[in-house]
Amino acid sequence: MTTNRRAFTQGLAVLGISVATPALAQAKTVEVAMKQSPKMLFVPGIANIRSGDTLHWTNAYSTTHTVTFDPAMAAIPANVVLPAGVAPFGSGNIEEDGSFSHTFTVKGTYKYVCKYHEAMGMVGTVIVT
Ligand SMILES: [Cu+2]
Repeated sequence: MTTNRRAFTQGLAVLGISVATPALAQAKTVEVAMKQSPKMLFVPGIANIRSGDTLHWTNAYSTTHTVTFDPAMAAIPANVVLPAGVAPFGSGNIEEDGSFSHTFTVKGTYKYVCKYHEAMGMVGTVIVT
């Protein structure tokens, strides 16, 4: 008797068992904190994610921050980097207990700033593979 993978998988499905394949891996959400102490910064400063994943920034503090992927809004435009074809985007003001989410579907390296604290080093990188 021979059992091919398809028949085996279908058999599992009948039993209510799903078989995940790498290509169908679940997209995930990665948390980024916006800190004000001991200094203004994004944690983690570099986020490594897969295409389809979401970043979720949260501000637990009383200082207003932004998540700005728009070189026109940066003090130093080169502090913002977008892969070719990606339009600028951003959060606007994020107050205490506020948050912002973005799902990344274009692979590449992104750099962004908090427009209020860019000069203090509040910059971040997202690497989407
Ligand atoms: Cu800030």
